[in-house]
Amino acid sequence: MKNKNFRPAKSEAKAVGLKERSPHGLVFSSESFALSARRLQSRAAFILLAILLLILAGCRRAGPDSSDVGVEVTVNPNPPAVGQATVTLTLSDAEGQPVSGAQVELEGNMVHAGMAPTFSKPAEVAPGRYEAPLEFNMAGDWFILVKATLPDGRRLERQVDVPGVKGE
Ligand SMILES: [Cu+2]
Repeated sequence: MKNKNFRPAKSEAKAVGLKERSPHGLVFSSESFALSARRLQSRAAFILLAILLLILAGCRRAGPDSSDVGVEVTVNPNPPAVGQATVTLTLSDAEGQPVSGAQVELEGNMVHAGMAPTFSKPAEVAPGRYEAPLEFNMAGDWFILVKATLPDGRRLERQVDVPGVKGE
């Protein structure tokens, strides 16, 4: 009581000013926090939109149907065995003509989970005929994923089962 009365009016005003300033500062900083949160949110929305557009673009790129293209796959040795095999594939169009100049990729994988797939990039050895070595490093049921970009830009993907790869 005694102390309060003793305090000069000037310093009391100063104290009030300080009190007012500090909550204002808090309001300001929470405002800028809300702003940056909003900016982050719009940035996240932008990234999401970009991803969505990429997915849509990817779908559109995969859109043109390539089911009219015939893919014939042979694996040597036949029956397949553990070790290096030679995969030969023949691509032919709807008229049965060889499809030359395709970019082909092979992925060998097993039907059970937890295997590291093996990859190979076939070379065109004759018009429409592509060949590559592929490693079967375990006995069991395999499949080969054939992925190709055709000369007209269309994408092609086929799965060929290679069951019962024999052990050594
Ligand atoms: Cu395996």
